[in-house]
Amino acid sequence: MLGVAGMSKEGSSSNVIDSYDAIIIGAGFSGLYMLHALIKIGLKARVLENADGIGGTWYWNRYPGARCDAESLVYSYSFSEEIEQEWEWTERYATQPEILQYIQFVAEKLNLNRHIDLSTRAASANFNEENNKWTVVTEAGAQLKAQFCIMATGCLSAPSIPNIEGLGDFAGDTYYASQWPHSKVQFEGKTVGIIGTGSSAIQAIPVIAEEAKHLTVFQRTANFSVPANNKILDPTFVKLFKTDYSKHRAHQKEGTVSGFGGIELPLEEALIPNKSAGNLDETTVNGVLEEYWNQGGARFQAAFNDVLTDPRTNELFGKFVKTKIKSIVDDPAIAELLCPTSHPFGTKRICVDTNYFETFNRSNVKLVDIKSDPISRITKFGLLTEKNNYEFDALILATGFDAMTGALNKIDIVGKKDQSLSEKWSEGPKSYLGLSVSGFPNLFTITGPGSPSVLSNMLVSIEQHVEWLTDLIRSMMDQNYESVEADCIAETRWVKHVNEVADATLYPQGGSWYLGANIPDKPRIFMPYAAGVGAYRLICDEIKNDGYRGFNFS
Ligand code: NA7
Repeated sequence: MLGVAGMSKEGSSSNVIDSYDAIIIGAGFSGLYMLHALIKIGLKARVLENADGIGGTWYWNRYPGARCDAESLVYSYSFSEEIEQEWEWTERYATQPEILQYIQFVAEKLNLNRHIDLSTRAASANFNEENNKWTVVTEAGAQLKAQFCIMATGCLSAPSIPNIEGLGDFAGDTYYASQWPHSKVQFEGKTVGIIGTGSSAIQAIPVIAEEAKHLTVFQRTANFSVPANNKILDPTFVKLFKTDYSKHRAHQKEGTVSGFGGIELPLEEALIPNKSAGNLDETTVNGVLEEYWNQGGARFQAAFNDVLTDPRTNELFGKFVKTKIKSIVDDPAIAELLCPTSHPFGTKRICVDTNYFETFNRSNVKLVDIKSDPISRITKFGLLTEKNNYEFDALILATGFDAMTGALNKIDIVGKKDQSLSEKWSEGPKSYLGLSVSGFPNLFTITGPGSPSVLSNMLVSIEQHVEWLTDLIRSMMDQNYESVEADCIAETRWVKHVNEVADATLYPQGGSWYLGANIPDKPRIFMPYAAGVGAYRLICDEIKNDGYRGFNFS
């Protein structure tokens, strides 16, 4: 039975257990909205957050140049018209500090902070089959009991620290992009080395290069990046956009694959579905790509809808971007190194940059190809490759994340029959809809593996999951159900479907973190659901309307 609001305690005074209806782990965008939604239906919920502030990914990723690669007007909550209208974004792509301010504004406005325990890491979560409740134990030893346990742990929140020999030997300052200091790091007059050329590094490199005396970039894999064309938002445009906000939001949620939609376009144009490059000749394709390139941003990928299914279209995208790189970078040898060769366009998450390729025309920036000359070890003064020695004052690692499953596996989650989630997922994540795992009743994963999550506008996917889950929980309350669990057969079918959808695309050729390919020994399974947010929402709604088909209640 679901509890009623008001703190309840169980056990003796020396071993007090706080009881809730729901425990939510993580206070980022998903945890905060889940909290708000559950409070609204009368549940007593508590959020546990490892950091000493709210914000999740936007709390941690404070490296120079950190900003969202999705446009601020749509990378924001849509559930409250009041918040939507009241908050003013200043730039097309919001900076990390502005997004964090927005999250804090929302939490204040909805009075959420009093339900959140900061600096509290959930160490384990155990399901008790006798009473259908979860017990979450924190690192400090506190115990919390709840009917529902909701993992809002984020998809890119477990940093991947590479196992490079001598990492601890460096005598200068070492920084991790994903755990950047809260005070400004001064690079003026310093020589700096950076390992990694993914999204984080591509945002940080141009900013650091402007400040540092010298910057050496260690690149293992060249990445596709498109210009952001960031700008200060025009208040007249924003006002107009806000009058049509609900129509834009509906289009993103229902009519798109990725949950974005064309923001700069008049609504009628944004609603026109994009077309396949099919049999269009290269000149025509390039003309369209040029238009999208000039508009800027990840929407470039949406120029043609067969970019990830038709090898020819994909090839044309890749060729177009490589031609751009060669036209921007002065030194042909450097330009060649910056051109991706190891993966089809878009099969690794596309980067969105401001002056990234231009930065390699600066005299204080050097690109080192560590594919042909691999890193041997970190030394006291810098880094040794097989053929060269590099020295610098500061070292930055922008080496990515153990995506989608990393943060979940850090918590010892044990379901029915003493089975742990990490055991169950030892050959890759298995989940029904990316929301619920068979053998783990009343446990939910927001934007978990098997849902569109990282292939989409995260805010669109987060809101859809939170709202769907809230409906499920409310329906359980109405019918006095204590437990819900994904059916094993429904889960197996869903996993098969997720794989089939991915296999019909070029994604599996990417060697990306979508596949777990960046983490040694991680099973190579394409984790997100690639059919798009519109299609996924329809499936979830059908399942709900069919009495939550594929879920077992008791
Ligand atoms: P990414 O995109 O995973 O990039 C990590 C980068 O670090 C990438 O260039 C890697 O090269 C490189 N890397 C990782 N390990 C090593 C080692 N051992 N040696 C050399 N280079 C290494 O992470 P980001 O943080 O940049 O971006 C993650 C997402 O955050 C991004 O997609 C946005 O959605 C926001 P590799 O490609 O593996 O050769």
